[in-house]
Formats: sequence, structure tokens, C-alpha cells
Amino acid sequence: MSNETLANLAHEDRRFEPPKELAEHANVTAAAYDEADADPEAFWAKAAERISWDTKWDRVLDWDNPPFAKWFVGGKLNAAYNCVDRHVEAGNGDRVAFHWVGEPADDTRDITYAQLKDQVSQAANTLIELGVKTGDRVAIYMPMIPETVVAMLACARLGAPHTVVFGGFSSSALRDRIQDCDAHVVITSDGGYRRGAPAALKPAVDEAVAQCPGVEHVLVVRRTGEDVTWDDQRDVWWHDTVEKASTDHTPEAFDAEHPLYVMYTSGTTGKPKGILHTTGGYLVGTSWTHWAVFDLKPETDVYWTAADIGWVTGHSYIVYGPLANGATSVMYEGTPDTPHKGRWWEIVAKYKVTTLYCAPTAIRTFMKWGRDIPAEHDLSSLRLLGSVGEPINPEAYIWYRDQIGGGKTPVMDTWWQTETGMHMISPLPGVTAGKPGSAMKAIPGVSVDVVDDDGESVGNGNGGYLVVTKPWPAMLRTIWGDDERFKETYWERYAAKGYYFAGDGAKLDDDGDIWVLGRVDDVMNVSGHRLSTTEIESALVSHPKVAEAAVVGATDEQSGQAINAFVILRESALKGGEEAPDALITELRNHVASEIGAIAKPKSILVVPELPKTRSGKIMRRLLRDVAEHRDVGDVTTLADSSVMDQIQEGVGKGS
Ligand code: 6R9
Repeated sequence: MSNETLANLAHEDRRFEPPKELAEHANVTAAAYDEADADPEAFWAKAAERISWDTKWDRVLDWDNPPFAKWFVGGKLNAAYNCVDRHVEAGNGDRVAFHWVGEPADDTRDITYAQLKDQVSQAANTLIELGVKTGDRVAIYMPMIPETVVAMLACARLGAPHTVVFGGFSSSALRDRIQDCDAHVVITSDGGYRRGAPAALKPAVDEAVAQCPGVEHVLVVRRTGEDVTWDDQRDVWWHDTVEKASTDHTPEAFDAEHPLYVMYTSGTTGKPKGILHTTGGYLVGTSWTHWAVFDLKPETDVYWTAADIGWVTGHSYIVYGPLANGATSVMYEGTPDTPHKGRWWEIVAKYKVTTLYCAPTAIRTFMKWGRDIPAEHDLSSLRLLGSVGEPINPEAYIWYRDQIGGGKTPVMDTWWQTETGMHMISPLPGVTAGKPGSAMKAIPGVSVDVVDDDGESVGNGNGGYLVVTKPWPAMLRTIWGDDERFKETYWERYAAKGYYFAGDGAKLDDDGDIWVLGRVDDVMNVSGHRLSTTEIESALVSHPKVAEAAVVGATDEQSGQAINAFVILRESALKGGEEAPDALITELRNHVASEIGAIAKPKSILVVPELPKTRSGKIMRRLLRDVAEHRDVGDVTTLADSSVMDQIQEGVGKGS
């Protein structure tokens, strides 16, 4: 990364000190960093005391055979017991675990820990009836309904690793995942609600399972009541089985390294990687970070991760972290604009949400819709905000803090991955003076660095590759069924140093704080200058007329790569309904030039109505690159809305 590029991002000099009141009562203070630095294993051993163990471990970390880690060796525990039973035993059975909000207005359910315990036990008893044994994999393909959490915990209770396949994935994606982990049971529903209408799921399961001879049973929740095709031998209704099963089930304790779940994520090749997480270390890592980074006070906080459970953020921060901590959470089924664009804020006001965790792409969408919409609701209960999934540009950070957080809430920009399982880089709310756009430092107990091609630290003021230098409790243990690929993908590049290669570029500013620049494959090389797509996107979004921007490097004969930008204009810039005039495009190009330098001026800027995004909110730049390079667009099955690409290509046709 050129120093010129780095200097440009570092001109952000706003700082936000922790609110005094929060700092005074914060769960974690600055001392945690020193304590963890002095002895990381002792630090994690102490964090592990927050979890209930059936048998205590006798060794914190076994790193004798890297990169295959074992945490809390010899320890035995049950994840579902930790998430549910122990809270009931502690007298908190009446506490609400989830305020569940369905998409249709007034379709809500509050579920207490005691009710959750009964339901999880019933589902576990049903899975046993269906032949599920410890170690068997179970696929879950569900909408955002409470039964999804119940299903996951029932699997965990039996030691049957679940693989949750995001409900927006196609039947072929589901089939590939079922086959890869050889699941014999699939849990699904007739459908869910999306944008005001039922969206079917069962037909995709039928299609997938037709090619999975190993699947013996499909357990189906009735959610929408729409007609479904039924196979009497194979399919069973949840309400005929789970809801009639016994609420008695004694959880068995499993080894700390017993597989908890497999979560598929895309890699650089076509075949998705099944990331394996195990029980003890994962629960310790997710529960500690959820408590520390969000300063969770289980008695008074109402916590909301506005993400899908089919994504790792949902696993770690809707299910395992919050439940292990006995938190009260909101869980919402639908989209932010159904039935109106103020839905989220209505939910925050109704449940007095204190902590909201979402992705920058959502924040930029709200920016586009305008501040008047959240302003209509009482958001004063919010005391902490979180961001995850991609770099948050300073403008979105400030808007989030000011318009949603009333200018008083700290913003936790959490960097982590499916592979890391838990937060790795983040401010701490009672300690860190936040800088908009920086994820700041590794959390206590985690060691990261920014290194060059040889694995040497680049030092403050420079950019390079983000690595994790020591094992951490919630780390992935392997890629399901493919130890070789696990070693190759993450550990080979810095084998000499024993570092985990995250695949992200980052820079250290003069204070040593980390600015994550995005995937290294998103780094462009334009006429020999290395430029980050994020940096140019950030410059575009800092223009008052731009709501959201995506930048890709398209192959260019002259410059190696040329910068192609796709922008969504703010509603206010669109007033009058005229087509984006050339003058605006020129204005935007000049704006980027003045923010970063002439070298960063996009070669083309296309105004689009939407950007292609995955369900987890990541912009699929690969598809935009196809457009920029005049190719047929590739696979669009993982898009949240596949019609977006048609709209964009229509725009290209018009030559706007
Ligand atoms: C949790 C999650 C991981 C990739 C990661 C990075 C990007 C996530 C980020 C961030 C900058 C943050 N990413 N959080 N980039 N700042 N706060 O998103 O997992 O879906 O596996 O994605 O997301 O590029 O490598 P996953």
C-alpha cells in the first residue's frame, strides 16, 4: 500500500471518549489489556470461569500440533445447558430470552428462559426419535423464527453439530452443504415472511433432498400455513412431534473439543468451506466478547443483533454469546422497510433496545432514506451501537452515532470472521476513545499484527496484511473434511511465523490503531499505485449527494486496473426525479480527486438504484467487476435480491 494512500485515510482526527457513566460501570477496564498481555492463557482461563463446566479442564491450550488447536483440554460441558438450563437453575427462568418480532405487524412472541428450556428439551427428544445421535450432522434451513434457535440448541444439547444454511440460499447451495457434511436430518419450515409476503422454503428442501439419499427425515415448522408437498415417509411436522414431546431431557456433557457446528463460507475457489467450531473455546470466546464489547448488563439491557442467524454473526451474537450470558434479546424476522422504513426504530422504541448491532450497509441504507425517519421514534434507550461485516466509513459511523445514538452512544466497530468465531479487533466501550472508521485494537487476549509479505511487522503509519499471531479460543479448528485446505488457506502463507492469515488488508496509523481496508483481493493496482476500494468508496460517500458506493478495479489495458464506481444517490439528491446529469458525475470524480488525489479518480461512475449484496450485506464486487469488464454476470444465487443485477445492466445499456 502506498504511503500516500495511507496518509489519506489517516486524516480522520475526530475522537469519541467513552461516556463517563458507562466507563464508571463498565464490565471491562483498561487493566484487562495488561492482564491479558502478561499471560493470555491465564486470561482466557479466567474468562472460562464464566461458563459452567461439568468437568473442569486440565490444560488451557494445547498448541503442540499447530495449526490444530485444542482449548480447555479435558474439560466437559454442554453448550445448551450453558445457554438455557443454568439460567433457569439460577432463578432467572422468567427472564425473557427473546422478544421475537415477526414481519407481519403485531406478530410477536416473548420467550422466557424457562420456556426456551422446555422447547429445546422437546426438540432434543424429537431429534432422538428421528434417529439423531451424538456426532451426527443436522442441517437447518429456516427463516428468522424462534424455532431456529430452538433447533440449534437442541442439536447442541445432543452434541449433533448443526449446519445452518441461510434461508436465502438456493436449493443447490443447500444440497451441496447437506452432501458435504453428510446430514441425515434437515429442519426447515413451510416458509417465512419477506417484504410483506410469505416466501416458501420447503420446495427448495424437497428439491435439494431429492439429490441427498442420506437424508432420512425433514422436520417442518408451520410458519406461513401455505400448502406444501409432503412425503409421508420422510417429512414430519414440528407441531405433531416437538410440541407433543416431553419437556424432560438431561443434557450430557461433551468434550470441550466436541464439534458444535459447521458454517459454510465462500472461499476463493467455487467450493464453499465448512468452517468447524467446537464447544468449549467457542462458548468462552463468544460469551466473553459479548459481555465485554457490548458491556452487557443482563438484568437491564435489551440487546439486538439485526443480522440473520444463517450468518456467523447470528450464531455468535444472536444465539451462543447472548444466551450464554443470560441476555434479553430482540430477534426480528423481516426486512427494515416492511411495512415501512421506520420498522427498526419502531422496534427499538417499543422494546427499549439498549444495544444495537448491525452492518454498515444497513446504516448507509438508512442514511439514504434520510434522518427524518429515525427522528420520528424515541431512540433514547440506546446506549451502545455496534457495527460488523465490512469497514464502516467515517460518514456512516458519524451518522449512526448522531442520528441513531443521539450523539452519545459509543460505536463498536468489530472486526472478525466466520473463521475467528468471535470479535477480534474492536474498541472497548468503557475504555477506548473511538476513531470513526477504525476498528482500533485487538481485544484483550487476542494478538494481531499488520505484516508485509515476509511476515515482518510494518510498523505504525504503514499498511500490509492482517494476521493473528497467537491462537484464540473461538478459532476455527479445521475445514470440515479438509485439513489440507485448512492449512493451505490460513496457515501456509506465514508458516515460518505460525501466523493466521486473515485475507484482509489493514494499516496501522501513527497511534498503532488498526484500519481494516477490506479483503486483499479488493485492493486495486492502478498505474502502479495500490488503492483500496474502501478508500475510494469512503471518499464518494463523503459527498453530500451520495448514499452508498461500490468500487471495483476492472482490467484496463492502459493502467492495469481502472477504477469503476457504482453509486446510489441520496433521496434528497434525486428530488425532481431527473436522470443523473453528466455534471454530477464530473462533480463526483472531482470530489474523489480532491479527497484522495487525481490517481483515485474513477474512470467511470454509474448511478444505480441498488447494489448487489449478499444476505449478510456484503457488496458482491465480483458481479460489478463483470459489469465493468463487459462480461456476462456470473452466479447471482447468493444475492439477497437477484433482480438488482438486471436493473444495473439496464443502466449500463442506457449508457448513463
Ligand atoms: C463477522 C463477519 C469476514 C470478512 C472479514 C472482513 C470483513 C468483517 C469487519 C470487516 C472491516 C469490520 N469484515 N467485519 N471489515 N471492518 N468491522 O462478517 O464474518 O462473513 O466471515 O466476513 O468481513 O473482510 O475478512 P464473515
